This record gives sequence, structure tokens and C-alpha cells, in this order.
Amino acid sequence: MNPLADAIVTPLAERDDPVLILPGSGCLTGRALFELSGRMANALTGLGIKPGDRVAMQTEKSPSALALYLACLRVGALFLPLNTAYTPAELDYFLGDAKPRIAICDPGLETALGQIVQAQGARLLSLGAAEGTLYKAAQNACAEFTNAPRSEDDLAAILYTSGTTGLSKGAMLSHGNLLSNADALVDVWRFTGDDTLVHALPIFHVHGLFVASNVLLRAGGRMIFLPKFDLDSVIACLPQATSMMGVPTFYTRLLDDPRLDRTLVRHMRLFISGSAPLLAETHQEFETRTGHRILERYGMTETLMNTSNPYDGERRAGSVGLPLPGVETRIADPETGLEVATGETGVLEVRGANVFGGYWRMPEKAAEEFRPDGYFITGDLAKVDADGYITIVGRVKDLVISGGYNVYPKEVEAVIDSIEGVLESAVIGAPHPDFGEGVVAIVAKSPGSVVTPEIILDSLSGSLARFKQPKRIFFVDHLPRNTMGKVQKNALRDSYGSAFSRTT
Ligand code: MLC
Ligand code: AMP
Repeated sequence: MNPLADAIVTPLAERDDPVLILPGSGCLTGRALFELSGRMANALTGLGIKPGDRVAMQTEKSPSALALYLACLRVGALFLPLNTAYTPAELDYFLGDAKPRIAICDPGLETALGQIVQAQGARLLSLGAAEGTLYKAAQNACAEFTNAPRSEDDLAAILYTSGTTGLSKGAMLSHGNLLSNADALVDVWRFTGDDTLVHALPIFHVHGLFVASNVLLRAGGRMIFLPKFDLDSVIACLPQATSMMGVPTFYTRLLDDPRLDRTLVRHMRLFISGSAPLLAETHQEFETRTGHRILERYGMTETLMNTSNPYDGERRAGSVGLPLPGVETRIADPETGLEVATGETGVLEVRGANVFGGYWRMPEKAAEEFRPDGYFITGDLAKVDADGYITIVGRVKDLVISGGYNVYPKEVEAVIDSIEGVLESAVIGAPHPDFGEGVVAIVAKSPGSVVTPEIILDSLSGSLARFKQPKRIFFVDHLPRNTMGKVQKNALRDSYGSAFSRTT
């Protein structure tokens, strides 16, 4: 028995209909995807991969990359997907922490990454849509593969997420976490074999992989599998689809395009948004233009999905809805952990089969984030209405969410502070018309310093992914501090809140 593979991979063997529609390059039937995952599983086993081993992947999105994920489930290996925007320096950290047996990159990057991967004791392979050393090994392998037995508690994946300390931690997700969440979402969002999802999200994060892909595979539906969010491609495939999942930027970009109207989306039954707050005005504007009320849900890497607006009931703008079946939520005082009264703001805590087991090799970090009775402290500030609807009103954690990607100010500040001529820095998020929030750095120079924004950006480029780099840098004489000496980020948010206003 291998509960997750039995639920989302095995049924593919019986499907001769397209599961992945690849605009411009045909499609992949269920059977073809099943066989590719079997070949890949045999190739992994041939490379010495055993249950429990880690397999890191930093590649562009392709059906082969999805097949590799399915192959890992079948082998019992832990899938470790990495954002393609991460620099070699960031990759080095993840490999050093997770110690994968193999790391897989895009064809053509072997020379650039070979040394780093080898130094971390891993073997480097490459994988493209129909090329690369792993792809070739899979082509030469047998399609039949007997799934390794796994229990619900066995780990399926490690996904890195930063903490407020700026240190990335690997969230350990089990087969049971993934399966229970996929089942809950199929049920509440009414996904069936009749669904076709516009899949324009990356598959190295929870949203594109464990929400979009797992749900559609579990429901027996199909995905229009786009390499990334490209406005023209998404508009071109909406008329063939029934549903879409996206971050708020997908919706604001669609709204900026005059082609979005009721006719374009007449076959759609559901638009879902998550990973970052959807502005109430986006929700309303979308309904006016299309007649569809976006269904907003809320989740985290550590917990998968926690809450969702209802399919049939009121989809409330600005609210993330109600707890999913099997998920318990409560709002607590961040200091005491005691539950607050209905309607009051506190930190949102969650418990259920969806919640991760801890951080890879950092048990002490997870211990800090759980209450003794098993509730996980999300770090999001929320309130709950009398009718149970939850609204996220802020964050206890110092975090910027830009276009659905998390940026931890501490991590960026540490790199800026190490630049010669910088006394200290503070990184904040400011409202951004496209990304929701954009990264802004406020920098105090040391006396006589000649540091410029260009020097700062140049120094960051080797160590931080592009989406973490500030899109605006401001210089000040000194950072505002409170009487305790703590930098007053709220004051900075007030002063630099219009850094990205359309007129600047
Ligand atoms: C790209 N850039 C970004 C960025 N994405 N900068 C800040 N934030 C981002 N999210 C940079 C590029 O490097 C480029 O830099 C410039 O911005 C313009 O790029 P673009 O071509 O306009 O961006 P694009 O490729 O279209 O990507 C934007 C996007 C993408 C929103 C489509 O970021 C995306 O797919 N986001 C989804 C993220 C996601 O899946 N999150 C889920 C996490 S799971 P330059 O200067 O070099 O031109 C999770 C749990 C949950 O949170 O609840 O779901
Ligand atoms: P990640 O660590 O990438 O999984 O990001 C998780 C964080 O994204 C959550 O803790 C929230 O702060 C935020 N988030 C996800 N969905 C929503 C949403 N619908 N509304 C507001 N914030 C969200």
C-alpha cells in the first residue's frame, strides 16, 4: 500500500484521455503519464534511490518534472522541489541541509552547478521536457514499477520556507498530509473528472503542486499545463477550461486586459485565489467584469490548505472563509496562547491531518511553533466573525508576500548590512499594483560612504533570488527606533507606502 500514489498515480493507468494538455505541443494521456512515472521510478531506483532518500529538483516546469514528483511518491523518496529563481548560493544551502542523494537541474546547467552539487555529496542529473540525463535514463527503463509500500505517516516531500530569523527550514510533509488535504479540497470545491484546470502556477511550491496538481489528479480531471503565467496563453486557454487556480497577481493582470469579459469565461465554473491576500476591490471588479465570484482560500507550506470560502454559500470578499473539513482553527492571544473572544484579533492556530510533522533536522524550531495541545501557530493575525468566517488582518511574522512568493526581510537585511558602506537597513513590503506587495529597502549609510542603489543590487545578485531583491532603495540618515531600540517598521511602512504608486 502507498496511499497517495494509489490515489493519484495508479488511476492514471486506466486513462487514455488527455491528463496534461500542452498548448502547442499536444497532450499526455493518463496512461502516458503513468508510464513515464514508472520509467522515472525505475531510473531513480537504478541510481540507488531508496525510500527516505531526498531527490532535489530545480528545473523548469514540464510534464517530465511532474512525472518525477509522481515517481518519487512511487519509490518512497522525498521530493524536494526548488524555485528556479534561487541562485547557486541559495541552492548550496538547501543541498547542505537536506543532503539529497541526487539533484536534478535543467539541461545545460550541469557545468554551472556541478561543483556545488558534488561538494554537497549529491549526484547531478538533468531533466527537460524531453531531454537530459535523467530523461534518457527513464527512456531506457521499464515502464512497469511496483510502488514501495508507504504509510500515511511516511514523508513524501520537503519544502523549504523561511522563518522570521531569515533561516530557511525544510517543512516535512507526509503522504497523509497531502492525501487528506487533496481529498478535502476535491470535496469542497466539487472537482470531478469533467474538470479542466488552467495550470499556470509553478510546481515547486504548495499551490501549484499539492493544491492544483494533486486535486486534479485525485478528481480524475485534466490540466492545461502552461510553463508559466503568460497572459496571452491564459486568455487563449480559458474558453477550453472549467477552472483556474492562481495568486492574486493572476487576477489583477487578467483585469488589466480588455479581453477579459463574460464571453471569455462562459465555460468556467470556478476561479480560486490564494497564497496572498486578494483585495476586496479585485474580488468585486472581477465579479462585475465576468459574473464570477472568486473563491478565496488560505494556506501555508507547513499546513497545506486550512480554510476556504464555500462553494455554494457566500464567497465573502476580504475573507478566507471557513475551516476545511478535518481542520480545527482557533484565534489566540499571541503572548498567552489563550483563545480570544469572537470578533477579536489574535494569532490564527490550526490543527488537523493537514499539518506538517516538523522541520527537517530542526526539531527545536518546530517545537517553538506548536502549542502543547498540537495546534500550529501560523503567525498570521486573524479574526473570526459570529458566523465562522475568518479574515486575515495582518501578520505577527515579519514577511513580505510578492506575487505569491515569500520574502523574509531578515534574510535580505543581513545581505545588505554586510555591504561596505552600509550602516544598517530595514526591508519592508509596500503595496505594489502588480505583485500585491513589493520589496523596499531603507538603508542608512556609514559616514563618508559612497554606496549607491546599483552597488547594493549588484552585491545582492549573486546571493539572493531576483524576486527577493528590493525593487526600490531609499537612503536615510538613520532608521526610526522606538524607546526599546527596535526599528519601527510601521513608521517606515507609513513613509514609504506609496513607493510603487502608479504615479511614482
Ligand atoms: C517575477 N519577478 C518577481 C516575481 N516574479 N518579483 C517579485 N515578486 C514576484 N513574484 C521579477 C522577475 O524576476 C522580473 O525581474 C520582474 O519581476 C518581472 O517579471 P515578470 O515577467 O513580470 O514576472 P512573471 O514571470 O510574469 O512572474 C510573476 C508571477 C510569478 C506572479 C506570475 O511570480 C508567479 O507565478 N507567482 C506565483 C508564486 C506561487 O506559486 N506562490 C505559491 C506559494 S505556496 P527583472 O527585474 O529581472 O525583470 C503558498 C501557500 C499557499 O504560498 O497558500 O498557496
Ligand atoms: P508560504 O510560506 O509560502 O506557504 O506562505 C504562507 C503565507 O501566505 C500564510 O502564512 C499567509 O500569510 C499567506 N497567505 C496564503 N493565503 C492567503 C490568503 N488567502 N490571504 C492572506 N494571506 C494568505
